[in-house]
Amino acid sequence: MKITSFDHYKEVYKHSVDQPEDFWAGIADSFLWKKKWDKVLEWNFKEPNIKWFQGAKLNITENCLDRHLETLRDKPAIIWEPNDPKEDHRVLTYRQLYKKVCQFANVLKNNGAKKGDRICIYMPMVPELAIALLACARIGAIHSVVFGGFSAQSIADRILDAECNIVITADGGFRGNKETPLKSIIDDALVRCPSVQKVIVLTRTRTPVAMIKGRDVWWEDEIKKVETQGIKDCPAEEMDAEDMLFILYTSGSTGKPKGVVHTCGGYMVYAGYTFDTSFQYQPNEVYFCTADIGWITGHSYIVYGPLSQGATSLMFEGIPTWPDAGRFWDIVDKFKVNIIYTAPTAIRSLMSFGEEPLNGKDLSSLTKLGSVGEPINEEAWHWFDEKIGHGHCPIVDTWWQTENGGHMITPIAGITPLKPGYASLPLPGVQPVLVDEKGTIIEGNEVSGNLCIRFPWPGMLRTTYGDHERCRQTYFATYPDMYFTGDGCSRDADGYYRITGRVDDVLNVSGHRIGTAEVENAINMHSTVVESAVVGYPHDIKGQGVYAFVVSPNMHDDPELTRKDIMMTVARIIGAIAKPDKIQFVSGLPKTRSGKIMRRILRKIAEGDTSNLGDTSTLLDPAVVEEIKAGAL
Ligand code: 6R9
Repeated sequence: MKITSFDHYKEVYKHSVDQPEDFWAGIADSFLWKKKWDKVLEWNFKEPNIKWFQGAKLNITENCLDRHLETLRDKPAIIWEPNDPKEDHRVLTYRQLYKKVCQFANVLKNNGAKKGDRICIYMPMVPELAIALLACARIGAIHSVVFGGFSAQSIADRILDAECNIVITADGGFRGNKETPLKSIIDDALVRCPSVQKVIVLTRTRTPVAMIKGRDVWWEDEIKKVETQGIKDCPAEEMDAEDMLFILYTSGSTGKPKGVVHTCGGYMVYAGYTFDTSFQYQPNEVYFCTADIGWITGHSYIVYGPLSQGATSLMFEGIPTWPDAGRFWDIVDKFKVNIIYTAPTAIRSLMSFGEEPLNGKDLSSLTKLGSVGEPINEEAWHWFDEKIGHGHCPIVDTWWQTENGGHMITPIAGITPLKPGYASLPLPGVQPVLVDEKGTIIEGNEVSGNLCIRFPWPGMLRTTYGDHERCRQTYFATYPDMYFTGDGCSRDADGYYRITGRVDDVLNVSGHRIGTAEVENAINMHSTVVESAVVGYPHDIKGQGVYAFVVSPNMHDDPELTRKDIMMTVARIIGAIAKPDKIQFVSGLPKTRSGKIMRRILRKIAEGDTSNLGDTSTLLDPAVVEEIKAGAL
């Protein structure tokens, strides 16, 4: 299955395009199925209707756990490094992880969970988070993980949308010098969520929490019950390849976040295959993905991808800059990490501390580096290459999305010749195309356009939860018979792809997707705000920052205080991650005669480029633009 040379990649790629079904059947053969498929693929992008490995039966946890028990039972599956370097780290071997997943799966069953239930998970980055995901999958319940940085309001929206009946959380979580009261935030969310019958609470910070009789139970007590019941194993529920595995909410250009749905068979094959291929994982390598499991990167490349391949996955609870900016390198040194997979925003942030945090850290174990989440600028690429990889570690710049399930366009470590800033070439099985505004495919090289994918791959989303039409509209309606990514992209003379960023109203702030409409809605909730417009602007560390133009004619307090109130409002409605970096109060927004906000102009002003604002002849009131220009932050 391993790709051995660049020529070999080209051969495999050609086969994957000429005979996709044959190619994917070959890949899928290396996984464990309870029953093999009757048909590899059935699809149309019109409805859309996408089915991979129809008729097959499986459970992804048997691939991640059971099948390794014979050969890898004592190999570390998860190494966990706590937030506080003074606290002991933990190691869970495949055997131990298997046992813990079975135990917690039985806890879920004891608390009424069944196949098909939706279970919301809101937890810190501790091994029990991975255990919770796998336990859900074990019994066929659909997990919906919500990142710890989201507010009660956002959690409630997600719980209601998916009609979750169980929530798994912790008393609190540690990140850097902060403690987040997770259970208390859940309590606020649940005021609006009558569907939730049970809340299972893990002890982490042991901060005081409300425990409601009949609803809230402690994780540890429930485990003890299972132990006294003498139950050791938990048979893996037999799932259809196209049964749902999980829902993960992500932001788009309109409305509330949508629940991207991934299914059991295709996702398993895709997460496993791409992990193995992109990183060229070798047995006994220690692999460290710095993402949070609350995002797709954590789902696919901390939990399912690595574990399905019997890898050792290192999980870190904290942040790169605490207690100091050498933390990642301490971890690499401590555990002799071979592969580190991180985000450009983290690299840029660590770069800004200079080389001092690298002093005395032994990084010689590193053999491969990875980047994900946003375009990586050349300066960050070279720093990563030279200071961290010491010039001898390939950097895989992996382009993909929540909706994709796994890597799409990426170098293969040690195989694909690299170019800084280029996600390079598609993985086998992935058929990218660039299209112009009309949807015509742009052939040839040295071109740019909107990035689409013209053929299905096993890890792609199947629907958006509870609203299939929204899925069709968002991804399959812009260009007929193609999946539209929302990204702009160029292809150079060598056929290498370079992602240039979103072409829709989605911002990428520190690698997190944030919809401008969502932030505007939150700002507009503030009592004195009449309307607002949010755009992105280049930010040295975050990649993009959030710039809000706000109309608030009747401010009671001084603007500084109102600014803070608006920040607080956004933190309440969405979460701290969506707080604007800049708020400019304006008397009106630039609009066309038909009432449309001219974002193009606002973007230019936010970028500090006011010399050429383009065509302003359709503006209703040109004076507004002059005022905004004069007051730009
Ligand atoms: C995995 C993940 C997806 C959006 C995507 C694109 C941007 C991700 C990138 C990249 C350039 C890369 N993006 N990886 N842009 N180079 N290597 O991040 O998923 O949170 O859904 O974000 O992130 O704009 O459309 P998600």
